[in-house]
Amino acid sequence: MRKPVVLRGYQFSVYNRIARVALHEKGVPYETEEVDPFAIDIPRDYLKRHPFRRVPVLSHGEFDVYETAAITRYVDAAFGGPDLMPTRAEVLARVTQVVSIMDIYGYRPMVRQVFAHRVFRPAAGEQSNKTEIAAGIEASLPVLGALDALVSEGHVLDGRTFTLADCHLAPMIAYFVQAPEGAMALSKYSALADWWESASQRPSIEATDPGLPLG
Ligand SMILES: N[C@@H](CCC(=O)N[C@@H](CS)C(=O)NCC(=O)O)C(=O)O
Repeated sequence: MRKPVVLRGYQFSVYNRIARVALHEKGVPYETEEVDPFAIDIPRDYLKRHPFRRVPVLSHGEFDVYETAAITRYVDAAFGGPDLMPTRAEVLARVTQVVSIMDIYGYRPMVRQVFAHRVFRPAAGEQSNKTEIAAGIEASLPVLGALDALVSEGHVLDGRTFTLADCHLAPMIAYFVQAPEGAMALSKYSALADWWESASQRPSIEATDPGLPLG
């Protein structure tokens, strides 16, 4: 019998979406369990699966894994479907590099500052702060520059072979460009903007769009 696949996470989490994109790309059927990591009463059972109180966690039968880069690597290795992790040394290095760039330098300014304060918080009826948006845009520029250089080099994000770099980057850019300041910033990096134009039309990206909260 096939072991159940359950993605435990928060519908609006960009990391949750990254895991969903990988599952969609591999054609893996899965269930979801909603966990809001910002709630004060995160269920105890969930905290046993994720000691750092973040989302998501992927469960495959008895096997639990947290940290999204580990989840997407697991999904790629554990299931059939197209390979999302290339084996050629240069490409493998670039995929890992894009994932790290987004986790360490991109996520906070692009998602937590620009998207959250310009788009998400107003949609949710929460207060937002213009200083955060401006600081987020400034901190995003070197990230966009680095990504643009990697796209131009041609080893990853080439618009033909979809990899774990695309899975990780697309949901973050999808949020970033919902802010007009983010869309404007991206338009200055033409190779990256072209990549996004094509990635945004990918069925796995369209199918996993979480939308926005209703006030
Ligand atoms: N390194 C973690 C990051 C996950 C993460 O930060 N998720 C956010 C939602 S997008 C979260 O759980 N935030 C809760 C918080 O910051 O308290 C991963 O790769 O899974």
